[in-house]
Amino acid sequence: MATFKDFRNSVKPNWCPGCGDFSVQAAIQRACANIGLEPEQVAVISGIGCSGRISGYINAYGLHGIHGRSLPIAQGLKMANRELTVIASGGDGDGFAIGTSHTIHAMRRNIDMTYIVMDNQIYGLTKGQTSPVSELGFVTKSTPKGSIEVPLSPLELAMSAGATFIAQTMSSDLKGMVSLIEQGLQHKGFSFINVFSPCVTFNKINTYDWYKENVKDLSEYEGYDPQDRVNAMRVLMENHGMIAGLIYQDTERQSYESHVKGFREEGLVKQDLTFDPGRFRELVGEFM
Ligand SMILES: Cc1ncc(C[n+]2csc(CCOP(=O)(O)OP(=O)(O)O)c2C)c(N)n1
Ligand code: SF4
Repeated sequence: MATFKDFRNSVKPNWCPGCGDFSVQAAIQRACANIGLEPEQVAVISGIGCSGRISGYINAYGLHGIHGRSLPIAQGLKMANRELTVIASGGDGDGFAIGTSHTIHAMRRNIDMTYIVMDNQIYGLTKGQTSPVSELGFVTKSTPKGSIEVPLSPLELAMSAGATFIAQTMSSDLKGMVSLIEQGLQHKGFSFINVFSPCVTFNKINTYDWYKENVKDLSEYEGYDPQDRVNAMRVLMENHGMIAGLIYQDTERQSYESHVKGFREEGLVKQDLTFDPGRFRELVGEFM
């Protein structure tokens, strides 16, 4: 049986020392091993950004795609080979700026896969610009007088878009992160996990200490029931989205692929897709 070390490869990450993304990588590797997966059963599809490099640092199938497009690639992969455990990953710019519409539609579509966002509230790779989740007044090269746009709230967005597993954690909490990723990987549907993963080089405001002070743990809500949708939304709104834990899970709704004829039992990769020229001529003939 594979251990987390089997999910390591020989590529040395070129993230800055102290970058939050190191522990996200470790958490994915540990969670996969803990639930009994082998590297050849996993695919990590990432977007562009410092966070997007993660697919190259994990020993599994991987693809470092294009900016904001990890989700379409990952969803297509899952539909073609549903035996794979598919993880999409990227930054807050990737998922909530250029890729927002894919994020929303993937959430409501509910294909069985896990989406992990490394949220540092800034664009890291391009050297520090304001992102859609940066706070009001946030000063960067792109907003020298402070951001005047209200930040997006990723978890509230996920709730209204219809995601069936919504969680948030911090990269400083390796144990909590591993546990949530394990649960997300085992959830039958679209799992969204937002990880506050500090950019130590360009974001001097939202630091490790800042998150520790500003993010409340769900354990403070005694008897919290993640299946209670209305309460989940209330708790999110009360805390302006700054809450850690499994916020919401719908265990009833079936995944997308279970509704699609032909995909119920097997993915495309297992089906006989042999091209029959006779049948093709017959079909085209109907339109002639
Ligand atoms: C189509 C396209 N537009 C813009 C860029 C430039 N670009 C690369 S990464 C990035 C944003 C990175 O921020 P984020 O997604 O938050 O990831 P991080 O680097 O912080 O991990 C941008 C705007 C690009 N590569 N492709
Ligand atoms: S620039 Fe920021 S996000 Fe990118 S590797 Fe360095 S610390 Fe991490």
